[in-house]
Amino acid sequence: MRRIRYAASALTVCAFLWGGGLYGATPPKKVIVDQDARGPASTDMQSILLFLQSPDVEVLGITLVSGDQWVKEQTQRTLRAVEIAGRTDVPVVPGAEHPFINSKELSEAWEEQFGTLGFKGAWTARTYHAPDVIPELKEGMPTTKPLNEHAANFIIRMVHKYPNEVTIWAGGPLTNVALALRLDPEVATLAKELVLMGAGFNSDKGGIHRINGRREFNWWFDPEAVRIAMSAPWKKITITPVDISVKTRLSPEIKAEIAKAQTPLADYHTKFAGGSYMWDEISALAFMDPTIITKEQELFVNIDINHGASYGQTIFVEKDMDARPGETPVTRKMASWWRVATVQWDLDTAKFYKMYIDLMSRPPRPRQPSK
Ligand SMILES: [Ca+2]
Repeated sequence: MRRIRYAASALTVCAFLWGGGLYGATPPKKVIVDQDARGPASTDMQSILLFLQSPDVEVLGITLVSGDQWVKEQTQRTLRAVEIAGRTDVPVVPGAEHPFINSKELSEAWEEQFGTLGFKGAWTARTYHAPDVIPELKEGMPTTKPLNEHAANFIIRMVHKYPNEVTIWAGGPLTNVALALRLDPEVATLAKELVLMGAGFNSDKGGIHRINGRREFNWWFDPEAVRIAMSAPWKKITITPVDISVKTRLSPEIKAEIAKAQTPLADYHTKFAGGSYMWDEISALAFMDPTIITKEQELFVNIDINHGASYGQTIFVEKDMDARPGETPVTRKMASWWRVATVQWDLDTAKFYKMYIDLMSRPPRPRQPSK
C-alpha cells in the first residue's frame, strides 16, 4: 500500500514537472516530424522513435509523405511503431501520396535517357506495389488510427497555434511542406526553423545515381516541392546532406547494446533494424544536440528543376564573395529564391552512437498532456 502511494506521488511530481515545463534544463523544443516512414525499423522509423524518446523534444505530430514507401503503408507502419514506443498520445497524420510533378513513369523515361537510378523508394521495381496496397505487417497491425486531417493542414494549424516555436523537421521528400507553403505562405515566417535531411553535394558520397551524388533521394523524389520549400523565407534552414550520412553505420555492436534494454522498443529494433547508413538519425540527434556536428558551412542551396539530365540535382553557391586578406567577406547577391542554409559536413561519431544507444534503450517516456 505504501509502495503504491509512493508511486502515485512520484507520478504526480513527474506530471507537475512536465506540466510546468521544468523537465530537463530547458522547455522541450516543439517539433513536427515530417517523414517518409518506411517500416519496420528503417532510418525513417528510428528517427521518429528518437524524437519520441527524447525529453528535450515535444513532438506535436508525425506527418507522413510518400517517398521510401507509399504514404498509406507508412501510416500503418508508423502507427504500429508509435504503439510499440508507448506514445499513442502523438498524432500520426497522413499527407501527400504523390509528388507535384515527378512520377514512376517520368523517372523510367528519364532513366532510359540518362542511366539507371540505384534507389527509387516506392517506385523501386523489385519491391513495387500500388499506392493503395498495404501488405501484411510483420511487426503487427496497429489498432490505433491516424488523425483525420491532411498533413499540410496540420502543419499550418500548428505553426499558427505556436507562432515562432515550431521546428519543421523533414526527413523525407518535401511535398507536405511545399503544399502547406502554397496553402498558407505564412508557414515559413511563423515556423521557428526548417531542419531537413536531404541534398547531396559530392559526386561520390551516397547519391542514388552512381556517377552523381548530387542527386540525393529525398530531393530527387519531388524536386518541385524542394524548389518551393527551399525558396521560402524561413528564419533558418539546416541541412543534413547525404554526404555526412555515409560516415555512419548501424552496426551489430550498436544493435547488441540496445537489445540489452529488453523494452518493446528495443525488441522491435533488435528484430527489424538493418545495418544501413544512419541518414535521418543524424539529422534528428543533431537537432537535439547540435554539438555532435563538428563541421558545418553556410551555403546558398536549392535544386535543379530542369526536366533534362540535371533534374533533381542539388545546386549550391558559396555564401560569401572572395575577400582579400584583411577584408571582411561580403554575402553574395543572389536572386530571391536562393536561401542560405547551414549544411552539416562532419560529426563526432562516438558521441552520436552513444546518444543513439542511450535514447533507444530508455523506457517509454511519459505521455504528454493532450494539445
Ligand atoms: Ca526519410
